[in-house]
Amino acid sequence: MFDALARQPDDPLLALIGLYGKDERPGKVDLGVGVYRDETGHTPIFRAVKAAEKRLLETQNTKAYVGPEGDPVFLDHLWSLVGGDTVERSRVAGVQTPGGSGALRLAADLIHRLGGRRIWLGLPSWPNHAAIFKAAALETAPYDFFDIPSQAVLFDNIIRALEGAAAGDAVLLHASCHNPTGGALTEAQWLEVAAIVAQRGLLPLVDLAYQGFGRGLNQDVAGLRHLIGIVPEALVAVSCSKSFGLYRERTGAIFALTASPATADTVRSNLAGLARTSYSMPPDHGAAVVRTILANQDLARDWAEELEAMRLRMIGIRRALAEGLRTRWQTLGAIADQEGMFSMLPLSEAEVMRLRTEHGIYMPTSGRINIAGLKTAEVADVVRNFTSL
Ligand code: PLP
Ligand code: TYF
Repeated sequence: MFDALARQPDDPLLALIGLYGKDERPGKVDLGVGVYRDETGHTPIFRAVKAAEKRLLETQNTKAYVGPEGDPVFLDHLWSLVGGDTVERSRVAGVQTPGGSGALRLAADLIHRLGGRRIWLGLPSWPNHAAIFKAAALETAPYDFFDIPSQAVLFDNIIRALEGAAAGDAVLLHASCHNPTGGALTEAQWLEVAAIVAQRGLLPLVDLAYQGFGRGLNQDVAGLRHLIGIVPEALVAVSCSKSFGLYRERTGAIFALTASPATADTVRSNLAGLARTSYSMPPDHGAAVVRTILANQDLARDWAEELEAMRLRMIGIRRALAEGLRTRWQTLGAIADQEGMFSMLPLSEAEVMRLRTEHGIYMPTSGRINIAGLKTAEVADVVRNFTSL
């Protein structure tokens, strides 16, 4: 029976981890998969995470099931971090998920269940967006979000797409730190997008995977908060993978803003039902860590400080890289103003492969680079290799 299956392509981002690992050259550079790295190339465990884990180890007294909705205390704290007090908590249904990916899948399944057929997606985007929507039997309506040669967010295209959308269509928005371009909307552009989404009766699905990695913990959700303040309904998929460094613990949540507490309850039961027929219940550990941190002022402060240091390191790398690359590509000066972990270089697939084979610099063939994969001391060399292409 299994003969009927065709070999599936590997996730190109995850496949890079293996290829990079096998390369034995000492000066190799990994600009591939989106995990934060420090100046030594290490992906650290936050101090506050370690402290929370110690507390959990000492105090946790059961491993009994948590239930398909996950831990309500975790959900309350996480929603405060994301939504602040923009909307009444009782209108928001939350379900803990295995990472932001789990949240996006539940969101897509929910949209499908309520009769939504189409979701608008600005390209390029994280490749799993389109894949997840397809798996949930949603039709993706693509439009061009970003122009790589000019490094410009194509705001007119966004507006045209939203104005072409039908009432009831869903629209995927990156809250901030756009993956893969780093291209950000200005505050004024967020206001405009939110107004059209509200006016046309579209359902926004906001993907928040990098809170604190761009302009700051609150600034990274300013557009999102404005949006949920003016639309009656919205979905927000939250990942704790980057912001808490919990990648493999698979920690996240899907939140649905609804019109009333009664509807919130119905939506919650649907999300929980969707979880039940898939993975049943989310893993506990990462969410327990996040809850422990956010419930404790000292841990929360320490976590935010460490996150801020990471953000500042990425900004420093961005500036140095932009300064170097603009000598060859003037438009790449924009890398300094972009936000989050990623930027897209105007490289051909052949150039990406040359960098890999000749210099041990790893990135996906799209030309996306993980800014956090660079150490300050490496920037000059990497710039030289890029500009000599
Ligand atoms: N959304 C975006 C834009 C991402 O880059 C990622 C990847 O990390 C996710 C969602 C989901 O991440 P995870 O499932 O690891 O929490
Ligand atoms: O875009 C990235 O590199 C991160 C990590 O299937 C990631 O979002 C990449 C691929 C994937 C899951 C996570």
